Amino acid sequence: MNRNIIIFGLVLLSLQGCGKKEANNNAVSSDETMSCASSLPSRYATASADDSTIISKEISYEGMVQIPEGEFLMGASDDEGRQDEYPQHKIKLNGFWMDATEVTNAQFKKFVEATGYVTTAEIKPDWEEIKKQLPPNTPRPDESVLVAASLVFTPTNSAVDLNDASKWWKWTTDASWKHPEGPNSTIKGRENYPVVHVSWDDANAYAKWAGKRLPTEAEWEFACRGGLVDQKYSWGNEDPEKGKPKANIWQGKFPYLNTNQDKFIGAAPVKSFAANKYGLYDMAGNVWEWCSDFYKPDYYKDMQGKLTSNPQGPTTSFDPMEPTIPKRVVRGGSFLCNASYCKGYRVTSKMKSSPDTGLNHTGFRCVADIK
Ligand SMILES: [Ca+2]
Ligand SMILES: [Ca+2]
Repeated sequence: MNRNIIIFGLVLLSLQGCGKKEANNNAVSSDETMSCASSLPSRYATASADDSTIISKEISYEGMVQIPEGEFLMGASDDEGRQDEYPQHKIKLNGFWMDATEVTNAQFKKFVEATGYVTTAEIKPDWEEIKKQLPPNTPRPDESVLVAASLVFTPTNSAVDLNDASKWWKWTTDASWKHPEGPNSTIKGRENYPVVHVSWDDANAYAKWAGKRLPTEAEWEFACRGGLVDQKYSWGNEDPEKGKPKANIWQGKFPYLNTNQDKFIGAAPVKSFAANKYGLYDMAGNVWEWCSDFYKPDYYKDMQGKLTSNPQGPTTSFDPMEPTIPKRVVRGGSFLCNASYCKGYRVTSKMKSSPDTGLNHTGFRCVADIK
């Protein structure tokens, strides 16, 4: 299977800007239009990176913790959730292993060295493939855009319209997991930071090699709650702005003023903040984490009033904001989350992204079945 991956976020935003805004107003409530769940740029998948030659190695449980089997109420019970967090419904899960931390640059480097894997962001887009998914007669973008690149957060100088993510996401040539802020940046000295700019396909390729898999969304939420019942965050109910810093998020005014109370403007080394009760670090904040599930905003309604065991997510994807683009769920929020804009670090909060999208605030961790 030879797969190429193409990235096309900001180009698409600029082409569809007006239509997208109209769709926002019609499809979702005003609080959703102001959230990071609705305004992340997306990319067009036309093919994907090649993972067909990857051979799984024997799994190592080093750095993983065991999550016990159990039942819990999934979804939001408070009034802060977006529509896709309701209704709360009962889930039963088998026990599983989970990486205690987000996958780090050092771990991802071992994978690339062992397999020669080339990530999505490192592959030049192919216009012939991209245009098949665009409206007819979409003009070919400038050659300067059709290059291997990824989306890098760039703070603005002053307040901007929070519905327009193109104001702070910059299509950056040669940005990739090895060069998180672009070609002049490096991961040297950042071995213990979460790997970023990984697409869902990249995350799955890594998981395959490691003998693991991505968590289902239900597994992720159960693990994030850490055995706490009906609490808003992985540490309890105290808002992150109170007391000592609990997670790497954004303090100040997004996206132009970061007061840096938690000491990390961008990503932080994993384990910089306290673990939850299951021994998991950075489930809230630092970088968003890919789950295996497709995204569908009303999926929880299917499970209302019954007990569902080990749900694998909806069988198809649907994002009313971008109906033609399949989306996967990401969880936990990132160093860009701020209460005024996106409380992605709440235990029930979710975002969705196309599987070929990598950003410099998105990574992942893996799970494994207990045998
Ligand atoms: Ca921070
Ligand atoms: Ca995280």
